[in-house]
Amino acid sequence: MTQKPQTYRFNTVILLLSLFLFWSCGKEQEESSAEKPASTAESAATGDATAYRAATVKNGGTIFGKVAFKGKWSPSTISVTKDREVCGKSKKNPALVVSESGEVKNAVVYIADIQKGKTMEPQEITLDQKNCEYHPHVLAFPAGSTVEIKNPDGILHNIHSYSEKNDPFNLAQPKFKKTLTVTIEKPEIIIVKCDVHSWMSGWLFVAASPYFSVTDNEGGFKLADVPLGEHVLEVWHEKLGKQSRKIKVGSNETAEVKFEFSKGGKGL
Ligand SMILES: [Cu+2]
Repeated sequence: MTQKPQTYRFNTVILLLSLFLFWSCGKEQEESSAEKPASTAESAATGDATAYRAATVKNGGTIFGKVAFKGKWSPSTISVTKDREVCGKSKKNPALVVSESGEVKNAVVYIADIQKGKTMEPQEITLDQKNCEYHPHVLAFPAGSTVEIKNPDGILHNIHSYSEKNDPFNLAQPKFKKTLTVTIEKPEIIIVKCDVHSWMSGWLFVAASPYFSVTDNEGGFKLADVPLGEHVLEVWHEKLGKQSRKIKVGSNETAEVKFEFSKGGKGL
């Protein structure tokens, strides 16, 4: 049976329309999947605090270990250009601190995928600005905590947070204002800077669960009362970036983990 030319034209139009729809849907899918890695990486950074629930942890395990850096590292020196009588003449760049035996200070190790476990208590925690430096350089605390910002220097500081999930704050702290307080509700990794002293920078690691630990001078960390099962353990460092791995914790078990970064990481 032969088709009329009109039917041919109609079929061609339908075919072209279908092809267009197919192409545009495919494009949409491509775009949304291209966006996925970024948002997944972001949520994995600290997770979602509203998803976390307290539960009894029976015979919980412990995860402990070290964060190490392979290779030589010597921090740069920052020269102080303002308020030198209080701030000093120079500073060692605090962004990456590696011990003589290659251990990394100020990395944050946390369980990225945990939604149930020991109670998460908001804290009242102090960020000091003594000698025009943030102490500690990386301050970690659970979402909902209050940070008391101290200014013992007797000069003006201006703390400025570059947050996206939380409302950013930008607070002048003149010499007579010894303390300011801010409450931070949502999990996020936030850089803070001083608008008066350009070298001053620090980090607020707002955790989504109580399972986080900042590495000490020897690169050590410890997470206690971890529920049994498999978890995603992650480490974040401002210069070195992130690493994650799966780890199984058994009843009353102690699991040792070593993370190792090397030169060639982010910003090095
Ligand atoms: Cu300052």
